[in-house]
Formats: sequence, structure tokens, C-alpha cells
Amino acid sequence: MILPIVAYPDKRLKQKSQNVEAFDAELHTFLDDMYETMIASNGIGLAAIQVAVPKNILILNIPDEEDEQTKDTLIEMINPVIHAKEGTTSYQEGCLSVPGFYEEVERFESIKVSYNDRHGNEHEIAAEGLLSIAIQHEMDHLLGILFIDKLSYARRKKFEKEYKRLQKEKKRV
Ligand code: Y12
Ligand code: CO
Repeated sequence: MILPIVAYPDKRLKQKSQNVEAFDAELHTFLDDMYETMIASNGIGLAAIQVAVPKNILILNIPDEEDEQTKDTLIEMINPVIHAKEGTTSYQEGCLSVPGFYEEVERFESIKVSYNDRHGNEHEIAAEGLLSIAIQHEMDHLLGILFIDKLSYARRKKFEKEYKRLQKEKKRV
């Protein structure tokens, strides 16, 4: 089932998410719905709070070298924790909850993350490149932080003006 995506400036995106306790059939259905929602919206990452569920859940499906996005490379992270971070990098980020807007954001270059899979099994991975950036972007959602919250005062002002104009245009069509 495709779920409605919560868009900025909806206050629900500011909520802090809570850890998942039950790795049950309800969680599995929800993860499947998140995947369907993300793919239907042309996304590569989605956090549960973006579909109004304040749980520490995120999914990622980074396209491969041929720019193919297949379910083989889907990563589901439940209760993720960053254990190590190193270096800095920046990337032009976008977010399904902030449609139509992309901005350069600075992140850690490489990270180590532990998380549970849908069955509650524990994993730890080292991530760099786009995967590292996407994990950090999605984990910020779990804390109620959007990539636009990381912009300078001047860039944020410019964003608010452009976003309002885009919203008005959308209403007209
Ligand atoms: C690097 C930076 C950020 C992430 C987080 C995941 N972000 C996305 O998946 C964003 C997807 C996105 C898709 C949109 O829709 C289309 O392109 C059709 C979109 O909408 C518009 O631009 C109108 C906005 C964002 C991962 C890695
Ligand atoms: Co996002």
C-alpha cells in the first residue's frame, strides 16, 4: 500500500522517533509499505516519520553503477546508532518531504552504524559515499531534523521564499 508522504512545513516532521520493540508481522507490512511508497515517489531513502509514523525505522535503496535501482540493494535499518564518524563531505541533497528543492549539505564522509533488521538481528556496517550521506540524512529525520535545517541563515531564507512560491504555483495548477 502506498502511504501519503508528510511534506514540509508539517510539524510532524519535527517529532523525535522512538525505538521499535516488536519485530512482528505488523512491522514487516509497514516496511513493505514504506518501500512501495519510496519507489512510487522516485526516492532512494525514506524514514518512517515521513509517512507519519514516529518510529526509528529507515529504508535506503541506492542505485548501482548502472543507475539501476533494484530491490536486491534495499537496506532496512531499525533502531540505527552511529558509532564512528570521520572526515567531511558535501552533496546536493533532496528529500521527498521537501519536494522540488535541492541544496548542498555538509556531512561526515564515512560512518559506522549498527542497526537491527526486520527480524531483530543485529548488524554493523561501515558506509562511505552516497550511502553514508543517505544514512545520515535519514537518521536526522529520526531526530526531527530536515536537511534544510542545516542551511545557513541566508540560504534558508532563500529556500523559504522559493518553497512558498512553489506551493502557490502547485495550488494554481
Ligand atoms: C543523498 C541525499 C539525500 C538522500 C535522501 C533521500 N532523498 C530522496 O530520496 C529524494 C527524492 C526526491 C524525489 C523527488 O521526485 C522526483 O524526482 C520525481 C523529488 O521531487 C521533486 O524534485 C519535485 C524530490 C526528492 C539520499 C542521498
Ligand atoms: Co528526507
